[in-house]
Amino acid sequence: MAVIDNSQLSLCQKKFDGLRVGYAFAKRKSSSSLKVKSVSRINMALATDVSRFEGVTMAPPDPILGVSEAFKADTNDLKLNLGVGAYRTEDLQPYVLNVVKKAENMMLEKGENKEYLPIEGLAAFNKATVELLLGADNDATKQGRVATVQGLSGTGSLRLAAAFIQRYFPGVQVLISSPTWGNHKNIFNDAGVPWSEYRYYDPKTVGLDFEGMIADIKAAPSGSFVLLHGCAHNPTGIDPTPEQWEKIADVIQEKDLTAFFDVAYQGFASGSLDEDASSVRLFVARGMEVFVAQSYSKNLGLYAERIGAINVVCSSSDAAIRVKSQLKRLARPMYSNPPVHGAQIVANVVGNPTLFDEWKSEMELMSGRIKGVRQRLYDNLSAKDKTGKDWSFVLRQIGMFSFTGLNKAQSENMSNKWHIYMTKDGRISLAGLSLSKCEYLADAIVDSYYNVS
Ligand code: KET
Repeated sequence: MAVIDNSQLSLCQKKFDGLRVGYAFAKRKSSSSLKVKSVSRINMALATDVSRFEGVTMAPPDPILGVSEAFKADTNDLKLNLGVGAYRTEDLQPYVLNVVKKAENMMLEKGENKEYLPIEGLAAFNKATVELLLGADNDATKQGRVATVQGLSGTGSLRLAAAFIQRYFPGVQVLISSPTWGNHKNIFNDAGVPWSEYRYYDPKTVGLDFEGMIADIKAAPSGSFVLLHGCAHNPTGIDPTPEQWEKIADVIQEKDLTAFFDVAYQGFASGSLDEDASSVRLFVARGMEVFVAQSYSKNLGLYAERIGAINVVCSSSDAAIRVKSQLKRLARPMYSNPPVHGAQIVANVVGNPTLFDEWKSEMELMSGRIKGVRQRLYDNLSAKDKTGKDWSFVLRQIGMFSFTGLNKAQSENMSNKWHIYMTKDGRISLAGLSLSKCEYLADAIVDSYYNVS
């Protein structure tokens, strides 16, 4: 066993600039195979056993991504991960879209380089993403009224906009639906943006509490931002009807509020990219200024590429130029500039008519598979549940998720007893379910619903 003494310690203290570094060195050595001889030095060395990070408490697992960690740790063969919203094939394997592979081949053939992107991202991506969102030939785009900055997927784009709100509208609140995607509150909290909730989900009808939603938005202080899920509301799977969207726009316009859309599922709700963007397009067609965060995690299956965008539709091109300059200014010290790979994939898929059409077919395939398991789950639930309970809300919900109505204890029973992993708010991701597992899932839901209070 190696031994260090006073002279070595003082040597290392000389070598390093400052006492702290010297002690840290001694601690590292002593904690491996070295022993400290001198009593006085031992005291100093022991003092370093108290970590500088004693005050750092353990963070709770993430309510969504933490579920995947728990799933991985389970060794039971029956286990099923319905936590995170990530598309799986019928064999429950991750899916890389064919159009993505084709786009990547095109990129390889072109010999794309790895130079830094500009702070605002890849120009071809920014052009494609705004077109996809607002449609080709949209007036706002043609008039240069949209400030688009490539973001680190949906989350990073929301976070950048939150930082912008904090800087230019300090103290102004964002209204968030109750419930909402688990990360929204974290994003605004960390950005220092105050938020409050508006009613959205009605547990009695397992539908939209439209009256409550409108009343709460009406009551918001003028100037507030209203966060809206563009389509496929997460976690409820309940979207306003087109008529209800009109009313929401009326109230936001009348009360001088600003809509902030989170569009993470374009193409996944209905299978149509255009239909799923209709809420945003309605607001823009009215000439309203809006924020829109986009994500390509789900619709192009680019989860790990972190590709998305923040768009700010302004009432003048002059405002858009200034807003964009400030978004860039916020992005630069945060992450400098965004990654190129996902941006090139999107630009190639959206910018190439053949790949674009193929993408639409693949998206229909994905959303079709989800609709298929939704139907099968409903059939199984109805068959298993002998009480006659109406489970048809499962069919009315859209997108990747079903909001089952299971409470925390019941959701825990799903994982503890049935090895089915889901978020504690009762949400299940149907994108992680196969037809062959629907019966097992229905058994688990019926058991948890009736046998756990
Ligand atoms: N908005 C919503 C509504 C959303 O559901 C997600 C992801 C995101 C934004 C952000 O996704 P990104 O990959 O940053 O573009 N939701 C799933 C994954 C997650 O929680 O991160 C989920 O709800 O399972």
